[in-house]
Amino acid sequence: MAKQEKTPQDRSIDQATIQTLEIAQANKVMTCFDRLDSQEPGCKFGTQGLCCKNCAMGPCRIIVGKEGKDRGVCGATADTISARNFIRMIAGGASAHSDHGRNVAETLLKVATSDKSDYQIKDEQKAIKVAMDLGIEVGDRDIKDICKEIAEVSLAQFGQQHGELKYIAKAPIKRQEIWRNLGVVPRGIDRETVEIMHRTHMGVDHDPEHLLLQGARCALSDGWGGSMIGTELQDILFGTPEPLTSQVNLGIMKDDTVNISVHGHEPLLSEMLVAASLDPEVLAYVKSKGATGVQLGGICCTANEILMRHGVPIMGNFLQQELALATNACDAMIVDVQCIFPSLPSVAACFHGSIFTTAHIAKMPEAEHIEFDTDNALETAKKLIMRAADNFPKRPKGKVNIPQVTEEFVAGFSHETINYMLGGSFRASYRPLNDNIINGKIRGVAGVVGCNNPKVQHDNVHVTVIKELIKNDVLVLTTGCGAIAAAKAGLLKPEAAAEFAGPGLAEVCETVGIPPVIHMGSCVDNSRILIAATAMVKEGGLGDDLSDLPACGSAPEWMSEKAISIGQYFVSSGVYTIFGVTFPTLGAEGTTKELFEHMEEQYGGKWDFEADPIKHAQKMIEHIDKKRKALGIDKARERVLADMDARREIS
Ligand code: SF4
Ligand code: MSK
Repeated sequence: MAKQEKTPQDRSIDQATIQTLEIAQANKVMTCFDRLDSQEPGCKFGTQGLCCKNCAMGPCRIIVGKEGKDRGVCGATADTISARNFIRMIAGGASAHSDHGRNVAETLLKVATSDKSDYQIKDEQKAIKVAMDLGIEVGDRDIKDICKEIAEVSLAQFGQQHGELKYIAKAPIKRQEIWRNLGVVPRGIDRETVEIMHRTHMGVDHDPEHLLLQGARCALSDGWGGSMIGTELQDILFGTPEPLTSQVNLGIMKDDTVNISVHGHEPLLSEMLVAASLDPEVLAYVKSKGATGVQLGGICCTANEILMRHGVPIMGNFLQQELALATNACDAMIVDVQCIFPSLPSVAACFHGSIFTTAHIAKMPEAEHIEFDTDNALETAKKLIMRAADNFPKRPKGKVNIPQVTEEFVAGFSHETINYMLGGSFRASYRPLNDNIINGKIRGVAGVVGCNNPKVQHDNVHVTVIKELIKNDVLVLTTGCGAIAAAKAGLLKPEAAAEFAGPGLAEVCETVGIPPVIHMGSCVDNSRILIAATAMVKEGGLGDDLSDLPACGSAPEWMSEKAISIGQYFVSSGVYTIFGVTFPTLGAEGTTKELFEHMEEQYGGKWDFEADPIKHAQKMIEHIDKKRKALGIDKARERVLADMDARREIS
């Protein structure tokens, strides 16, 4: 029987995505969804982590249990190969986040040492706080002087050879001891990645447990190193986010504005694009082309960065990047690094709009490269917007299809603002959150983060998992493309509490005026979740380590190596972390047991996998209940539920 074609409705739950996918199909333009079909069935060896191509005696594909086929040419087993592959993914992900952090630190150094930079130090309070975290003397020093030292100390963390990364000291004391006992405290950010590449070279480290320890060390150098540097120093340069409202989805594009999609990750460029979009010279040029103004809209994590600090609307998440072009209304897509499909120029060629690459490390053969240089940031940003404006009059008449789909939402929650919102500006504190967890109104806290993956229905897994969690009184913190999925589904509005949250969570959200799902930023901002969780531990009443908290993490539609690095730093920090879609070691029983069982003995947190969204959420809730019981606060929640029953009886 012929295989049934998937409809756009099978591909996504998002109406804007469905509509634009129909347009792409009508124009016979291939998108990632079609290319996935043409790749299927995926390679069984690769999917299960059983393929090695680390040397030219291979590639070797392992068939577990089949004599003669159960080892690579060198003798490597399934467990060795899958553990090597797994930690190489961590190295890839950690490198991406950490390079991002390095670029921010380099920019801060330039700003602190020059009077000519287009950037400024926007949050001096944050700079002082970061200086104190890094052991830098503040006194009555000039803020630029302090920032210069912050940048230098941060940059030194990348090349440090011995000792411990400075941000490790921010973790709860007990957690630091666990890391020291296991020998996984990162020495230097770059060193841990290089050591993974060395250990996984042909003929070096063959012990899965030993390999995974280095994986943990490298992941910690991301979460408590490169990513944390990125987030903290971005707050100094661009401001610490505060709650704000915005709009999301392809419908944010307008017929009469130059629509520019900013796609990628690093806010150095996008911050300047925001400034350039308001520049009088640029606006005059835009008007000379017949447009009324500039509409910026972000895709992926760049979207989250400029959203969090400026309220710039979001055009879409990862799987919408090609579809933004299919509207014929996107005049330019300006990209930097990470999560950018190399297909974009060929899709753009079938529709309207130009693709501009800007990062010196990231080019595409058919895209125009306008290199972005922080020394000439505003000028480059202005040039890019004017090039986009040149395309405005060329939109194909009668073929512009902007889906009229948008949703409003609230974002901009940093660790600092959660602190203030819960405790008030004079007594900023996590006490009310901890108290509401202890009294059972909030059952626990879950970080639901990460990408989209066309192997599952776009956004559906994120939204179903999140709805199930909040229905069961679990407060959700979200970042990345998961946050965008939640925003599109209307879950990031305070009103969502009454509609979707359980009674305890709804009561807390309504009292404080927060949504049941809290948008905390981009993928590097997962480090904000680590800091928030640490603040909960330090506040008291919920144990003395991150692994004691009734908390867990999830990446239900993950696809990138960065997600594996994030997952591992959550696990190594003591957090139960569950992934959906697929898991890259499932063909190797020993390695999977290390990750799914032994890590719990080592770190108090462990990996898990469940593709079904409801079962996925239920596993998270089970873990939260296990932790509540261990803390002795499970009875409090039973009382809260009894109160509700009693209330229902009365009514
Ligand atoms: Fe095969 Fe071993 Fe070479 Fe990997 S390192 S490709 S398992 S021979
Ligand atoms: S952008 S890493 S698809 S979350 Fe951070 Fe989205 Fe995943 Fe890229």
